[in-house]
Amino acid sequence: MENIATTPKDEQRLAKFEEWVQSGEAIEPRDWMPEAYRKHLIRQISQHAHSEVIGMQPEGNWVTRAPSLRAKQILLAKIQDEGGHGLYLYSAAETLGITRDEMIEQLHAGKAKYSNIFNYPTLNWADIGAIGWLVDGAAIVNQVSLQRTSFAPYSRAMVRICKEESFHQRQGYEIMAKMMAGTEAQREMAQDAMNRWWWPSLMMFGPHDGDSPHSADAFRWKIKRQTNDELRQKFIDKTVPQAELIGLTVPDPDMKWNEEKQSYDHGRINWEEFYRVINGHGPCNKQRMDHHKKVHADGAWVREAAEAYRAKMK
Ligand code: FAQ
Repeated sequence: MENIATTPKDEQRLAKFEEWVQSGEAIEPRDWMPEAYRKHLIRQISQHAHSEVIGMQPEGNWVTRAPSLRAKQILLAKIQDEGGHGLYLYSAAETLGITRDEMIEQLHAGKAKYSNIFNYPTLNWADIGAIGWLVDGAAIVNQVSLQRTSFAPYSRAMVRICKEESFHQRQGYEIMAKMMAGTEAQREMAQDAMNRWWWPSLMMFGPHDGDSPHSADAFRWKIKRQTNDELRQKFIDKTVPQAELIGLTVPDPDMKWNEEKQSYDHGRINWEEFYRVINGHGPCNKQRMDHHKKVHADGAWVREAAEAYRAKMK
């Protein structure tokens, strides 16, 4: 951990800060906080915001090909929600003294990450079901835990976001259940989507606890309340019975119920793939970033117009 207390006054403030956090109290933007806590949160919240916004791309790919008007309306509403989540999260990060422009520059320069999961392609309609059910399902497990994170604006954003994510998860499961009750070809599409999205969804929770460099600080400051592995296990235990209920097979031959632990054992996660993807070499990283840069540049006139309007109203 970074050495954060330099002067006796800093040490006093740090001790008070840590006592406050340990007692379960929330930190507001105007409260004193150690620089390392502020940086840790900017990293995590901005990456979370970028994930929400980049996550609109794989789903956007299916808006014009949704199989019914109802499906199209639901998908449009969901994508719009994800954009909104990005905005709450950028705003929460801005309270820590960084601007949205700076966060976007970091994303474009490859200095800020976004979730591994959005670097995979959406090849068929069942992928939209798999994203809602598995990806939003994984996101909810993580975000429910983050509702109790120590930084108040992040915690408040999580409360609101979780309500919307529950609807996203259910609409995804509905797509999968419908397809599994459909024709042989539809069942094959659903299973194919399950096979491709299952493992990357498990990777969303981050590296195993012993390999997670940020976890020690995150726990010390109650940014994280549960470990990456605890949350991953929770997701698995919740999701495997849902898959079985509609006839989907989890693509893991080592997945089995452990009576003693009262949870599922699972096979090895391909961490080589995870690091390749989060370091920019997944199947769609280039496409996602090129698209984000292009639409950001295309939208420059909107930002200029908003700025001109603001100046005029002063
Ligand atoms: N992807 O030491 P740790 C959604 C990086 S929202 C990419 O364990 P930490 C909604 C990590 O940043 C999904 N990178 O890190 C939706 C660090 O690299 P760095 C997003 C990852 O922060 C649905 C390094 O590995 N949710 O899906 C990932 O303690 C559908 C070491 O890792 C959030 O962001 C990953 N999966 O724990 C939208 C939740 N995992 O920064 C559209 C908030 C790890 O040093 C459609 N974030 N890395 O360069 C968190 O809870 C945490 O940041 C973790 C990682 C748990 C993701």
